[in-house]
Amino acid sequence: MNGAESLVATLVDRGVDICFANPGTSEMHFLAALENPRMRSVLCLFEGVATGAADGWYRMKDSPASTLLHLGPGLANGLANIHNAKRASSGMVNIIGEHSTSHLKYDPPLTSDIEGLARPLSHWVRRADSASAIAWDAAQAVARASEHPGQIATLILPGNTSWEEAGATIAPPVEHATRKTPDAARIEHVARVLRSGEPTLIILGNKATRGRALERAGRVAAATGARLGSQFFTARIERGAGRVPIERIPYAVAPARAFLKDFRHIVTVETKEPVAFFSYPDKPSLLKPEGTLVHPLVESDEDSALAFEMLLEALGAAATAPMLQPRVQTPAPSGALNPVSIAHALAAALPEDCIVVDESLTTGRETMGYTMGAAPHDLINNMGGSIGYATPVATGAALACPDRRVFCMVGDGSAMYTIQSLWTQAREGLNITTIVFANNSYAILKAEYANMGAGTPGERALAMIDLERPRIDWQAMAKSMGVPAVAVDTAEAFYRAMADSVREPGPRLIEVRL
Ligand SMILES: Cc1ncc(C[n+]2csc(CCOP(=O)(O)OP(=O)(O)O)c2C)c(N)n1
Repeated sequence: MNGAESLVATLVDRGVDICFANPGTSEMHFLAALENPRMRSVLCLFEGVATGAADGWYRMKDSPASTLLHLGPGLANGLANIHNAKRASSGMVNIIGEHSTSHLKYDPPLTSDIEGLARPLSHWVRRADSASAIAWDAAQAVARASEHPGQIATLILPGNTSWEEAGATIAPPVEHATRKTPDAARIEHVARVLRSGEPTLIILGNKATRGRALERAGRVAAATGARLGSQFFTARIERGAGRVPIERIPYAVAPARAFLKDFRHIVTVETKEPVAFFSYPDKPSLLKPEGTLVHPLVESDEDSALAFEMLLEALGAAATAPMLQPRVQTPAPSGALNPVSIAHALAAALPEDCIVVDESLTTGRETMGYTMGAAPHDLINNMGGSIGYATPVATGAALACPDRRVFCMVGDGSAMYTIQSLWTQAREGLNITTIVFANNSYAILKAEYANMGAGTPGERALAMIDLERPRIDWQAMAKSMGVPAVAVDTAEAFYRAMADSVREPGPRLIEVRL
């Protein structure tokens, strides 16, 4: 067994059985090792697709995928979506090919400071130094990536460590990631706050927006009258009919402050107090009112399901039933396409148990609330603000959950960053409906121009936020990568196209002409 075979065998032994890859010459032995039938390898035509897909995989599986990237430039191409994954607490194992140790001293063209590129966006970076130690390195990378919250682990693989004989390899014992028990004094303190009856918002983040944690949070809210909220962006929320509803703090500073103005207390769970996404010359950074007290209940590495169980115990409210979102039957809309009719069409068409990846920006920003009473689904947001996350994340989510359809809502500007995802979706036959909101502009930046107080944009500034001249041909784009596409320009046609997309397996693209 050579080093590359030892690496792949260790990854799959430790549960990392998918690799989103974009290979080069230095990774040929790793490619050979991917013949291991226990590892699924998925070719991505841009590294940002590979790293975003690994993020999507983690969001649905809660366990890391691996990526294979080609030296420093391959890693650099993947960094923006590693940033988004890191902000979403998604774990991943990045394998970065590298020149063999003996070749590096000649400074060949692809040489770069890979550690320097990796470090700011990785929690753990290691350069393999021998084939025989690779199993150890790989096992540690998986252990780090699997911690709670998930971590970015980056293993640099010099060519010689992959082609040399690994001999008898040893790996550390399997570590099962555990989440810490929340601090009992903090639970008592928050129980006192809730008993006071003063207006309280409990803000849920990361894994607290689903499963047992969410259900128990719903019991706490029902027992105390506290309200449940989320940041504007959350890694994954289980929402829709039958789930505990969570109110979303608005994106823009003024409505966010208006939403928060009457709360005396904010209790944070796996998240921090709400801050504005950007700073503006005349607006505050913090969104809570002066005098509102912030009480951290669950830190990011602690177990929120356990915390709510302890809290219910402290409140003597374990038997309280949670408040659940009723099903709201939305009739299929007709007429003009606008954010409201689009949200109504979504609410009517989303099938039970689907996954929604949202990068709709201006089109969906104010109106996702209309889908609260839709059939139960998972909603995934961009946590890092680096656009171009949705189509890759949808790709990884669809691979993680092949029986669930993924709806990927994406602005045309955002879609253009990582549109190569469509090719991987076609090749792998993934059940993804990509909805491109074709407004032919960076519409959000038009609004931000005014919000920043930059005045009225001149012709040259406008040319930097307009996507006209030429218009993007989405039908041709999708077709060229093997994805069937339709264009719609009414709400009824949009609804029909979504419903149709569910009937046949495989990817579809809907161009929503705005
Ligand atoms: C990597 C990266 N580059 C640039 C930006 C700045 N940016 C934010 S939104 C946006 C335009 C988004 O356009 P689109 O997806 O079409 O949505 P719309 O604003 O039209 O709703 C840009 C360029 C960013 N957030 N991330």
